[in-house]
Amino acid sequence: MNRNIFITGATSGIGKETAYAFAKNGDNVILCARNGEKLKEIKIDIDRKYGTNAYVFILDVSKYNDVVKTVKKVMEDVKKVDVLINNAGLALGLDKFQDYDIMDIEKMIDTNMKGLLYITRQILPSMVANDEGHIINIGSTAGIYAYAGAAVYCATKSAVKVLSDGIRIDTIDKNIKVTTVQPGIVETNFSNVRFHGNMEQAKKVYEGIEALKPEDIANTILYIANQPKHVQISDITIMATNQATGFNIYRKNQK
Ligand code: NDP
Ligand code: 8X3
Repeated sequence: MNRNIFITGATSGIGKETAYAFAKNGDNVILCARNGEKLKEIKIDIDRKYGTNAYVFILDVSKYNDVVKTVKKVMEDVKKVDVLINNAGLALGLDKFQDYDIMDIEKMIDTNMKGLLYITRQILPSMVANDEGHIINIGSTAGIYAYAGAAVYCATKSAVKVLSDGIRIDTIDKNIKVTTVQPGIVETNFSNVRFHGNMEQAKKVYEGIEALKPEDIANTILYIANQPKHVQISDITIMATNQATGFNIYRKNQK
């Protein structure tokens, strides 16, 4: 389709699969994350497989000055962003709030909320000027249903939903769509990051349930972005078949 799709957090999981889904669809992808090596590998692979343009930028979305510089460079290179997918995010820790590591709290807020705001604040003015664009924000079922040990992560994802609603109101007179995608449990590197690299603990999260795959979310995002001009999907919640609410999950062999 040859649109320009800007995806944050594109080196792993949902962001990476979304990059492949759009590239396969014929779109140009602009990918950012902190790991430059992984970005380079993905760019080479996408160029080889699909022959569309993949631009990559090393960027920590929580660093405002870097976001400003990177978006300026993106605009010089591609001129226009058609779809912005704010995906970069993480959970750190799973502890009672009263015991939580303050650094983990800060990092979740800086990445999931401030990072999303910084990028959107830099890109949205050009969408307004063009009277065209689509912002797709990755929230979570955690933003709808709080669960034990995750007060701050859930609050950041709840903020994503409310920010999306607010931005949709502020751009109501423009041809700009704003969507919140709220996935339930998806098997990615998410739990490995949450448990600070403890793979054993991370593996347990996906035991006894067929979790969603990052491709399932990527396909959903592509569907959302491929709707006709007059159709705006405002929110979508997508769960594994054996998940009912935030952390209400049926596991085979559970006692
Ligand atoms: P992964 O850990 O697999 O991927 C996270 C991505 O975010 C990586 O590419 C990482 O790249 C990037 N990232 C993290 N911090 C930053 C940062 N400061 N700046 C730029 N990029 C960053 O997890 P998922 O794919 O599962 O998570 C993607 C999104 O989906 C997150 O927002 C998460 O909250 C949300 N989500 C996940 C669910 C799940 O069950 N997995 C369910 C619901 C929502 P790098 O390390 O190279 O910077
Ligand atoms: C991330 C998935 O299951 O921790 O949003 O809510 S979960």
